[in-house]
Amino acid sequence: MDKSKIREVVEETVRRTAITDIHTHTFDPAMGGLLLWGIDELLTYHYLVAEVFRARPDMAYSDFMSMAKPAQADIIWDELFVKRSPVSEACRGVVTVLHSLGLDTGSRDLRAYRAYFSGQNVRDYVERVFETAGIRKVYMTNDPMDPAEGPLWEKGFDRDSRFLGVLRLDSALINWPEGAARLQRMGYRVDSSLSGSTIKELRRYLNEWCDKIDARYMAISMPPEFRYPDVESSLTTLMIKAVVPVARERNIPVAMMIGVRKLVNPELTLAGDSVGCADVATVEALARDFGDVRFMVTMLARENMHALCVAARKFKNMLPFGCWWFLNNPSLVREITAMRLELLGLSCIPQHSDSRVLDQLIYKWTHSRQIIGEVLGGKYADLARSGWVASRQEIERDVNLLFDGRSIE
Ligand code: HDL
Ligand code: ZN
Repeated sequence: MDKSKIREVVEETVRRTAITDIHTHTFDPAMGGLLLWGIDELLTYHYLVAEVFRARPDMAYSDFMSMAKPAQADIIWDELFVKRSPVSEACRGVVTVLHSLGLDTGSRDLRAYRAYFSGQNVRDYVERVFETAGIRKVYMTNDPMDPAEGPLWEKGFDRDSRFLGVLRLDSALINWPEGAARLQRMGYRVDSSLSGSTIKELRRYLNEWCDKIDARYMAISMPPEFRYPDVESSLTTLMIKAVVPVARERNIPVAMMIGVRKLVNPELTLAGDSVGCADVATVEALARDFGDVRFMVTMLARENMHALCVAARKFKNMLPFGCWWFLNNPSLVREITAMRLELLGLSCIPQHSDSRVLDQLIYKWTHSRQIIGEVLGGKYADLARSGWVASRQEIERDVNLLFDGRSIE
């Protein structure tokens, strides 16, 4: 390999390597309307909803929230794409999707874009998006307690093997004992205390639903205040007495997504969550005390990223993943990826898309591949300056380590 080409080869390899996307909010097309796709869903993604109110502070939250989605999309398009250039990451993403699908972004003709999407059928469109984005498979976020989702699993459906199940625990465990009432309604004999039978029945819920959805891991998003040990905390008690033991029995990871402050502005609904600095010592203590359980960890605060890398150096059962949510922006993906490669080598999962709308797989991975490729290419160029010139095979091997999801299988 000509060492002057090394960067180019790395970037090209990252650009074309098939991705296993380990955290998304997409759904198997057999799950019907749960799978969001198309221009009006892209434009009304909660990231853009938050941004449109910055362009229109005169607009009452409730007025906008009560509109039909196409009307909301019209306002977002007009305010963030026509009256202003779509420079934010979420706005730019819509442009990347349209361009990648071969639509003329120069026309800025929302009507034409709508006509294109209305001509698509979901099954073919899933193939088109997976092909364009270079996706091998995606991990879903499945909540049996969601009234729109639970009944689909009870009824059963022919699964698309590319959409893997993940049992999401927030509805059951966060703000306990709210989850107790939901569990009771599902036939689990729990009570609001954390008695032995409650723990036993919660484990039954976890096992029965991990079986039903073939969950590859269990996931939960947690507030920055989450602590372990913490004998006062219901969440901590439920995690260590129910979730961790079931993860161990099933040999599946627990994914903790820490640092979200829910609904700081309730009027923004899904767009109303904010960020807080979490406690890295807590995940170190969990990894230490439960050394035979694998913890996937991501945090929402930029300030936590370096300490999380250091923590992962201390515990082989801790796997940092992704540039989550408010961190999934070019400047921060660049910084975080460099930090992880320098501290963890190839032993991390550099990115997940968090796609909530199917088509977002295209832009979230196009943007991330570009940055991760540049940062990774720099590392191979550094090595080449010292005479260590990686071969194409070595580069392909390494890039697959980062993107094929084997580290959580
Ligand atoms: O909790 C999560 O999984 C987060 O990703 C939230 O769903 C958040 O609203 C989101 O979509 N972030 O990208
Ligand atoms: Zn998510």
